[in-house]
Amino acid sequence: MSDKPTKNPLIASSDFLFSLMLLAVIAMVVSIGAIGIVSVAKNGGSSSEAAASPSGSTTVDVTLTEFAIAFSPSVVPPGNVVFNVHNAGSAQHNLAAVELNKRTPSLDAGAHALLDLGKVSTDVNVICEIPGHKDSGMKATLKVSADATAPTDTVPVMTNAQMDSMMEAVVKRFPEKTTGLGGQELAPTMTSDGYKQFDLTAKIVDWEVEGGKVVKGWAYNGQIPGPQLRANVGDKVRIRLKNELTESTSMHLHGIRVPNAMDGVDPITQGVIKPGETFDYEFTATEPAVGMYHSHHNAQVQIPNGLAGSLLIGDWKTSTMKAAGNRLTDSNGKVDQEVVMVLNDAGTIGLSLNGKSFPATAPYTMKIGETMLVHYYNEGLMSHPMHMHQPTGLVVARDGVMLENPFFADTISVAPGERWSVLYTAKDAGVWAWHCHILTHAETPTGMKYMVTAVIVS
Ligand SMILES: [Cu+2]
Repeated sequence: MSDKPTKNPLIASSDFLFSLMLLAVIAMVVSIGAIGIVSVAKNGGSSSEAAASPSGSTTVDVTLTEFAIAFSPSVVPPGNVVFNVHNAGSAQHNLAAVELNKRTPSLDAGAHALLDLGKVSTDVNVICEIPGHKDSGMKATLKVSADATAPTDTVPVMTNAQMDSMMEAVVKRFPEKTTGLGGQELAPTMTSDGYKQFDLTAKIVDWEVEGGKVVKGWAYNGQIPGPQLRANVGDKVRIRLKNELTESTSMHLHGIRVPNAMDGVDPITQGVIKPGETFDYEFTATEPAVGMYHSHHNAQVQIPNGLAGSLLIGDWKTSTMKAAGNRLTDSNGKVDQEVVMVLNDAGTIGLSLNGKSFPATAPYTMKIGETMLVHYYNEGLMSHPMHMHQPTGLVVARDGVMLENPFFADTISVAPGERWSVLYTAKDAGVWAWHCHILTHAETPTGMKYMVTAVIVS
């Protein structure tokens, strides 16, 4: 779409803009709370940095996701090993060292467990025993080598200067260039039977969430979030979905009035769309919508992994400005850009804005007097209070229905499945941070991360 966020506006910018950015960052850190003394994760560094432990016992952090098992450290010396297992995925997993007959119970998303392996002297093979997960990639081998030095039991602590410099380094990477851009507008094909047809293919792709962090993303047309679809009231719409995933799928049109047979809920309103099969979703757009399209099959895995996108019906730029009435006193009277911001917090993509994690998130640019219409979409598993430092937002619609009494808010909580439409008019120049206000969704000891971006007002 023509009014998509400008890519890399800071690249061509002056040092002046960058100093504004830093000022904004400082303001943000101050406003979202002081950061105390923080230690880096135990055993987080490479094993070669660490000193031998007198006890000979090594704790290995094991992270489970769809569908991978990661160790830290990945090489340990012979001796006693304890796995500190964290299920960071969105599905149930367990961890089993089958040859040693040691296993955790099934762990829910977010759960932790300790697994004491006892003494090990050779490599340890582990898998997830949930059916299908091992073959999807959840198998790994912990190297046991006498050359490895055991991690120290002392927790390394960053100096204040180290913390400051790491935080500054992250901000300097923003906006980081990554491969893949989600939510690009997809032009429909006009068919001879009078439909606006959108062709979507669901497929697992390599997706770069932030620089160098490439995960298995479940994408529509190779994009996370999926392409943006637009239609007018009165249009006949066809979404032709081809399944090239490794498992069945279906697609729900969330917040859009459709005939029951098009509701996308297998096995109730249709059969599953098996791998290799195609299904046509057809309906006439009878009313405006800030709609979602997303998987409705194994959805707690498929959606957080990427299978979600936006379908906007109607002219929201005009209707929201009309709903605002005369309340946007500093506005030039029109919506200058319309932005869809898809929030996610789970699966292979994790905490992200439009499929990217800071510093790879896209910044937005505005001129004083301009208004940006933002449609927040929550496709994740938890609520996110989205906070823009400036300007204050006028909340005009919820779930595609105009509010009778629009209200101003600088922090707007977006629960899973909700869409909130907010008008922001730029009043003051500067680089204004824009982030989720659950602090662990925006900050780490080594700098800002995840659900953070910026609005650059000039
Ligand atoms: Cu959040």
